Amino acid sequence: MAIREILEFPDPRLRTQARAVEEFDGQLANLVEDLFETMYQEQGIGLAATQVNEHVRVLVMDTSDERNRPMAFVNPEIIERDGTQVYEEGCLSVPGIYAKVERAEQVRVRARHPDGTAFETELDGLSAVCLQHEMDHLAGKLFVDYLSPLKRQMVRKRLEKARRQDNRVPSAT
Ligand code: QAP
Ligand code: CO
Repeated sequence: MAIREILEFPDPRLRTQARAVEEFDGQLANLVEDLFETMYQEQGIGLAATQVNEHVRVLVMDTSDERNRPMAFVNPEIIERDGTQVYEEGCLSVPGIYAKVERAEQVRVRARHPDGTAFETELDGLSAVCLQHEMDHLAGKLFVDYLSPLKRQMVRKRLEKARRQDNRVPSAT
């Protein structure tokens, strides 16, 4: 069990296409544990393996208020989408930035549990947004890609500035 470091925009490694999981072994179980641990530690509702520099098709989410409904998806595929919704999204890889994104209102997902057993489930509302956002990460896509190039440039500048301020030496007052 370990908290993993999260890659931040515009790190080019966030653009990597994840490959399908073929071995449902202890290494996969470890990765899933680390993703949950890192997501809960950072107060996230979803985290994709891509964000911790592991380029395999694995994501975790917990959109419950009590933070007691962990869900893991290995090799997820959306097999049906219905309707549209707009939600103000954020991302642990784009800290402090939020923007509205339009996505499907309801999705039917086929995936595997970390032990390799297949399942299907239907998600709607916030859970559907989160699943689509995390699946984008596995394809190397970020929610800021839905913004205009100008807005994306502004996001990049704001993050650079925030990092400069975080890294500066404390003043002697
Ligand atoms: C994706 O995002 C998501 O900027 C998961 O300072 C977001 O967990 C799906 C977070 C919204 C659906 C709706 C972001 C935490 C967490 C930040 C997250 C931050 C601290 C984002
Ligand atoms: Co994200």
